[in-house]
Amino acid sequence: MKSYVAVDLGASSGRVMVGRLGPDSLDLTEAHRFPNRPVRTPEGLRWDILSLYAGVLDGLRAAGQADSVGIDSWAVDYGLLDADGALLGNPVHYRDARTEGVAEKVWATVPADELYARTGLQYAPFNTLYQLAAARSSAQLAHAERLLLIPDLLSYWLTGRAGTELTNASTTQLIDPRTRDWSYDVTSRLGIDLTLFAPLRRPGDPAGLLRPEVLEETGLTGPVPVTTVGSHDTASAVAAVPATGGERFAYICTGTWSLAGLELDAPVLTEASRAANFTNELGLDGTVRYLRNIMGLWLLQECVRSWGNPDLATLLGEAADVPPLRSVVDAGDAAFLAPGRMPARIADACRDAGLPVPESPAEVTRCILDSLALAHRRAITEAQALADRPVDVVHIVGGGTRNALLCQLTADACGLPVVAGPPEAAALGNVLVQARADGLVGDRAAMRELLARTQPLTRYEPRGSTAVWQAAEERLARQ
Ligand code: ADP
Ligand code: LRH
Repeated sequence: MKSYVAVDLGASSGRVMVGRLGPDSLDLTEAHRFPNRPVRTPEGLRWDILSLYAGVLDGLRAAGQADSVGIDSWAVDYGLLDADGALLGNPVHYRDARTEGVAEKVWATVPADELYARTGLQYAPFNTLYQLAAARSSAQLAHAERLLLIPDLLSYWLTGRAGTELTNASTTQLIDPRTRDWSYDVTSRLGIDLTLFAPLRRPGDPAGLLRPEVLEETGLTGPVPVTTVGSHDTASAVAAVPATGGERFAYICTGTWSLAGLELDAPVLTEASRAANFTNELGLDGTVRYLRNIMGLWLLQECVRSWGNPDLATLLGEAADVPPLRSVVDAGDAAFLAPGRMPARIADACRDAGLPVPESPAEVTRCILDSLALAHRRAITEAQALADRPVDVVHIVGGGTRNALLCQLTADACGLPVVAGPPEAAALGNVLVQARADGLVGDRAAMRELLARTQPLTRYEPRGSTAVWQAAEERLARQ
């Protein structure tokens, strides 16, 4: 049986998972999990990339055996390398404040509607395009010879070979989703130097071999190839949505973020889609991830952190007993992007809207989960209308599938059945693309059939009428 090792770095934790495939089995085990703790330095919020790399090496050692390795992580962020290939500083965190006010300056050169028509990307202050504009006059960028997105940087450190993986590149806002190549028009008008980027790679492409020093340090027996996977964690997670033949499905990837939308064959670049801030990122096999970013369980993570990390299961149990929909906030609001003071910010939003202010941790938690379910409902309803693609079922994947209350509330709010699982979808998508490159699984549909047959899934039927959710949605829209 072959072992495929998936390195999956989320914004809250990194994990190294081992996937083993048999003729009709798919088994995923965790070799190593480590926290991903950003650090606030005098320059701003930074990723601790060396500790993440150390976690990857520890994980490869713990895996013990690897027929191939694949790497995925959160999107948009990057490291800069100098002419010697040395990293110039710690990668900047996408929640850092450096992009405040930058978009307006970019739009003075390429108006927002033109940017959308060419790149299909939602407006988010952290898109790499805005990060590069914010860094325009920095010494680091002036000295940089190479820009590597986070998974590409780790892949480079493991193999010595540089590339730019396409699904993750599509989150930079420098890619045209129609040609699936760089948007030369946008980059030239904004003066972005494309020679910074290594050549594009696609999921399934070989990405080099683990360096001899890496083999020595991890105890793995070489040669061990690194295989390009959907290196954007959301691309890997959507590839692992266990939808079976002909199912008309929407998906929600729930973790630090909730990414809610549809898998399409072509981008939706209409003005209505731009106004609704839907994004067209690239997925496996030329598919388009048409979705909206929702703040996700970040809201809860930040509250739990400020409450001194109480037991999550107890908190969720108490939240289930709080009356529903007393107060909701707009879980799509970028005002919640930055870290810190989350319970107070949620209370402020409720107060400003004239809603009861949630006081206890259980009440705040209920407010967050109701708000997420409502945002899931809105995104899935609007995606269907904007793409003209009705759905019958919602698949939830990622860490949020472990939150039964959130899954049930999402089913209730959408008025659709929810199929929850697998929780480690990104790692599974990563493993399956490696296995496919090795000839062990067939096409995307076969990957999904295998997941549906082998992974434990939980089904939630919608309860009650969606009228209360509709009313809450209208109330929120009026605020
Ligand atoms: P990311 O990949 O963005 O780091 P994950 O997919 O690992 O995120 O999801 C992390 C989230 O999943 C946590 O913030 C938490 O809210 C939720 N979660 C994880 N385990 C549990 C659990 N046992 N019960 C309820 N929720 C959980
Ligand atoms: C989720 C994710 C998401 C991006 C965000 C920056 O981990 O990759 O798809 O929008 O991080």
